Parts: sequence; C-alpha cells; structure tokens
Amino acid sequence: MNELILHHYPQSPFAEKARLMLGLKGLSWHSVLIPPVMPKPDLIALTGGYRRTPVLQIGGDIYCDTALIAHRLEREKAVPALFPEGQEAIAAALAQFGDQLLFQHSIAINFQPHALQARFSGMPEEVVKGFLRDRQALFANGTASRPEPEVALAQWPVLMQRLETQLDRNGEYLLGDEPSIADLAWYHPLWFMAANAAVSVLLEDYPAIRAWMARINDFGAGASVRMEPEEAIRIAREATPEALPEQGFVSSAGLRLGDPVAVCAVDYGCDPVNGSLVHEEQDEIVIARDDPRAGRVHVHFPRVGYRVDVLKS
Ligand SMILES: N[C@@H](CCC(=O)N[C@@H](CS)C(=O)NCC(=O)O)C(=O)O
Repeated sequence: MNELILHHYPQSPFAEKARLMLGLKGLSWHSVLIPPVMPKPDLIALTGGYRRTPVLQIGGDIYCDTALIAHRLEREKAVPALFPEGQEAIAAALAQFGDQLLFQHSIAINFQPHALQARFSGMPEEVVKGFLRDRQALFANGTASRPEPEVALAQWPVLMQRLETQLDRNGEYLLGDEPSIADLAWYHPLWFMAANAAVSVLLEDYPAIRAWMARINDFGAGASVRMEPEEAIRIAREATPEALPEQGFVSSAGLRLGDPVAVCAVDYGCDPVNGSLVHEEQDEIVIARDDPRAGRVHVHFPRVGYRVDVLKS
C-alpha cells in the first residue's frame, strides 16, 4: 500500500486543518516540508504548477486542496467521519464558510502591520517584504475578496459570539456531539490568530471557544515521519497512479477523455496546471501529466472553486 505523504509547512492554517484530519482519523503519514513562499520546485514537480499548501501525495497521485484531501482521507479511513452520514451538505457548507469567510477575516487581521511585525519578529526586513510580495502575487487574478482590516476587526466579535453561543448551548462540536470537517475548517483561522501574540487577545473573551479549541488541538496530528522532497519525488516516479473508475466520467463541459486541459483555482493561487483529462466526476477532476522528475502523475482537484479550460492545440 502506498503511504500518505503530506507536503506542508508548520505555520500554514490549511496545513493545520489537514494535520488535524490525519490526527482525528489516527493515520500515519510522511511529512515533507515545503517553503512557505515561491519558488517551490520540488512541490511543482509533483503538482505541475499548483503552489498552495498543503498537498497530499499517495504514490503517483497528487491531491490538491484540503476540500478534496478530506474526501480522500475519508476513503482511506471512514471512521471517525469528516462528513457524518446524513449531514454531508451541512458539514461541507460550514467548512466552506470557515475556509473562506473566517479565513479571510483572520488573514486581514493577522496581516495588519503590527501583527505581521509580531509574527516575523527577529527576522530580517527583507524576509517580511519578500513574504508580502509573494502573497500579493498569490492573490493576483483571483476572485477572493478579503475585508479591510477595520471591517474584519468590527465583524470578528460577531462571528466569535455566534460560535460561542452555539458551543455553549449545543454540545461540544459544531454539528453536536461529534466532530466533523466543519470544526476543523472553523478552527484553523482561529489557530492562526491564537498563534500571534499581537492579536490573540481577540479570542480571550470566549471560554466555550477556547475549550472547543483545546478539544480539537487534542486530536493531534497522527503519527508522522519526516521525508525528504527528493524521496517523495522518487516515490511518485516509481509508482503507477491508482486505476481510475471506468464508469462515472461526467464532463459538464462536454470534454472528452484525453483532451489537453488547464486546471486552476479561481479564488487565489490561480496558476494553471496543464495535463490531459483522465477522469471527471461530480466532485473531482483528474489530469495526467508527465514530469521530467516525477514521471507520470495524476493530479486531482475538487470541482468547486476550480475551472477547467481546453488547451487549443
Ligand atoms: N482552498 C485551499 C486553500 C489553501 C491555502 O490557502 N493555503 C495557504 C496556506 S494556509 C497558501 O497556499 N498560501 C500560499 C503558500 O503556501 O504558498 C485548500 O483548502 O487547500
């Protein structure tokens, strides 16, 4: 069986979401550390252009985006469920709210000059400037909207108070007694806030939230062992991507198997990944690409939040 390999870096909120999924499910995995800013040549050898964090690799299959990673891990180990039976839509919708609205609020607050200064304290100014340039480029050409810091600061207590009230009245997790993907997606923007002494005060007035955060933190990150990027690339090169279902090709755009396509995120980090279409289903797009270092890989994307364009030959 191919092992799970997570490409990530410690400070990334979405990577924390993925690590907690692994922890909740009690999975073992290999940890490949990637740079937080471009260039990321080893990651790009696997993804073909997708640069966001984290990415899950299983042999020659590369899974982009935590929304898809969650489903892939659910297939790996069904229980405890990230999408509890009968609550699939509400879990996914709440997760989207956390990953987008709460995340953008947290970023807006954390990227205020004094908060950035605290986060990067002791680092040369060039590093901070380089980080800001990188993130400006990340958000170029995307549809994501981030509130102004003043707006985010005004709205943050409303969002927190809603969560506080519900947790106080309705069980230990967002959907009640059991955790789900919704908790992890609401947690990671708050985790990012809690890690910065300049803004962590914004979580102080909410005892139920803090108890919930401690419960989620206790899921841990599963058992991980470090792996060098070269080793992950070797594994991809020597592996054959998982066989794809013969049924279930449902191209909403009238595409055919084998069509040359470019897939990219629409919100931010919109770098296209070129390949040939090898599978599409309701909620997943898979393209094949041949990389000089990683060999033939299948790169998987969720459908929501991504677009597929046919490349004219
Ligand atoms: N929708 C993506 C969002 C991932 C994301 O925004 N990750 C951030 C880090 S928390 C990122 O990629 N930042 C730029 C980078 O790491 O290069 C997901 O769920 O995986």
